[in-house]
Amino acid sequence: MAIAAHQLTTPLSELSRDVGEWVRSVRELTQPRAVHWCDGSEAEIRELTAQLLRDGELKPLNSEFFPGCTLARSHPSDVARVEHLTYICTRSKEDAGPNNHWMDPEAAHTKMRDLFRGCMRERTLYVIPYCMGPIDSPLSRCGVEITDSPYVVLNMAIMTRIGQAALERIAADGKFVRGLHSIGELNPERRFIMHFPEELSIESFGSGYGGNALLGKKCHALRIASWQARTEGWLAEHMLIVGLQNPQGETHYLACAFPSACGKTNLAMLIPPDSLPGWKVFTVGDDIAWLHPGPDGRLWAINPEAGYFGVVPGTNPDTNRNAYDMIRRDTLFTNVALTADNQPWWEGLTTGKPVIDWQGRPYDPKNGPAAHPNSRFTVSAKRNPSYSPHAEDPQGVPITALVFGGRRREVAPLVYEARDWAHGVLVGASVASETTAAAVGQVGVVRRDPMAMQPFCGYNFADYWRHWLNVGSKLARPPRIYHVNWFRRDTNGKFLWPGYGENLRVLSWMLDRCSGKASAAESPIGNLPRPEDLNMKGLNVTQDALKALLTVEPSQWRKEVADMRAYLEKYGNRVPAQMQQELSAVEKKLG
Ligand code: OXD
Ligand code: MN
Repeated sequence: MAIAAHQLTTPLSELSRDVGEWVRSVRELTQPRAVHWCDGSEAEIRELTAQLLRDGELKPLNSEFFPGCTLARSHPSDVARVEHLTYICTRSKEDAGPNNHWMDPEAAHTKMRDLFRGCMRERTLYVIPYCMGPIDSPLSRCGVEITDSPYVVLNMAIMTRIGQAALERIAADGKFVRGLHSIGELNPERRFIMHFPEELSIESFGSGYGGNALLGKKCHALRIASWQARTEGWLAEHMLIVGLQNPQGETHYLACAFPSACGKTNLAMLIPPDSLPGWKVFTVGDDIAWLHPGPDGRLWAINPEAGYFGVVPGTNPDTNRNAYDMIRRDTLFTNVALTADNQPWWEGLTTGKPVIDWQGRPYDPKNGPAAHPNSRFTVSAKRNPSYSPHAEDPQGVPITALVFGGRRREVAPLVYEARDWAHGVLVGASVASETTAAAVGQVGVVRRDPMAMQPFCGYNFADYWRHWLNVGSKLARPPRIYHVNWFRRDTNGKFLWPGYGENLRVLSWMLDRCSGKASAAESPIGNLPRPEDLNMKGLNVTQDALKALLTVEPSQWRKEVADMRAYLEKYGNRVPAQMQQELSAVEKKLG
């Protein structure tokens, strides 16, 4: 009989003494029935999936049209991130800043110990060693998540590189982020997501939802990593990374920050319209970028994730053909509806009809949408037809431009360019956007979301902006910085810009600016293309609409600047003087 390679090696539980000791102490606290160390093998995932299908925790989907796909339904009160229950626990409250809920670390640990005590009694404790980023990249960082949710294991196996190789790297690095998670009783009254950046640890209790429970994602790769990045001189950002190959065959990479559920996955997988022949688009990442100053003075990016945890509603062959094709096999769906023949269904699909809603009830429009607006797909990035051949490069990809964006009915024009890095930091810090279903709370209200990091920055924004300025000052060849708004509407509430693949017209103008080939007009808020600077060939947008899209209305912008100044006041004199000066300069130009 053949002996599997892993049977010849040291048991996982003995690969790292630090991890072993931590697991022992958590086991004592949580009292699980069994402990399972995840090796990340295909067999392990197959067996776990089969077990969940047997137990009814997962439902199989139509295997003819959706081979290898399954459906998970969450508790109806556990469908989104819970920002009001998410804390940064630093010794000094000021270090967490006005942008975070804060709790004293001692008090938080005591509270969480009480919740975790005995919480895994009838359950298996899973140990998931994981690596954020390519396993051989010096820019990657590792962690271990302990969880009692097999659903979390399946998601982490898709979203990160889990198992033996990660644990070997942890043993060699001697450093890892400790993430302890239990679904508890899924009781919103006993739900907390705590971060201890000074200790590189996370404690999450009472939720099984992705952003609260897949600790490698928002908790580690953004909140803890942003802190780690500041101490180490890099940036952890809520950005997609996309490569654009122009008809001349040159590829440039953009990293783009947008708030949750504003189309990052669609932009990362953009399909060029037929009227722009010769362009190719390659996805490096769809949600998070780790940006490091390189030895050549440029900014280099890796995607710390290995999969996509994307919003399902709205995905169809017209909005995102690649995603539509990608999620037709080996995909874990959460909270979608079902058709009569057991295919997943969601709002925005133009075919099929829902008969069972996301809660498993017969579909009745009176109960609201059939699929939850924040229903998700989890799928390996390797299933993406446009996955970049450079996505796994250990040194990352060089970034030509950074793009910030928000969802705004008015005020923000289609696109504008920052005058330089410092102005760009102000542009990023000024992002504001209408809230979406990705987080619990009211949808559609405009809130400030600097760098799209409001829910994810693990420390005081004022210190974060200073860090941004510092990183820029060390770059001999910094990327240019842009702001876009695909969501501007006319007075009847109709979108002025078609979005999706047509966004390439805006991105290609940016790249031409970066190579000195395109013109722009100066405005008080930055440089805008004139209508003739955008390639509009084959696009049905009227001149009036285009003019409206590129309008900077001084009275609206004076209000915007005043609002930004009031917002910055919350951060007191910790705000870098350079940012205040940049804001005053815009104010002055507005007259
Ligand atoms: C996400 C989010 O899931 O930003 O990516 O909420
Ligand atoms: Mn996100």
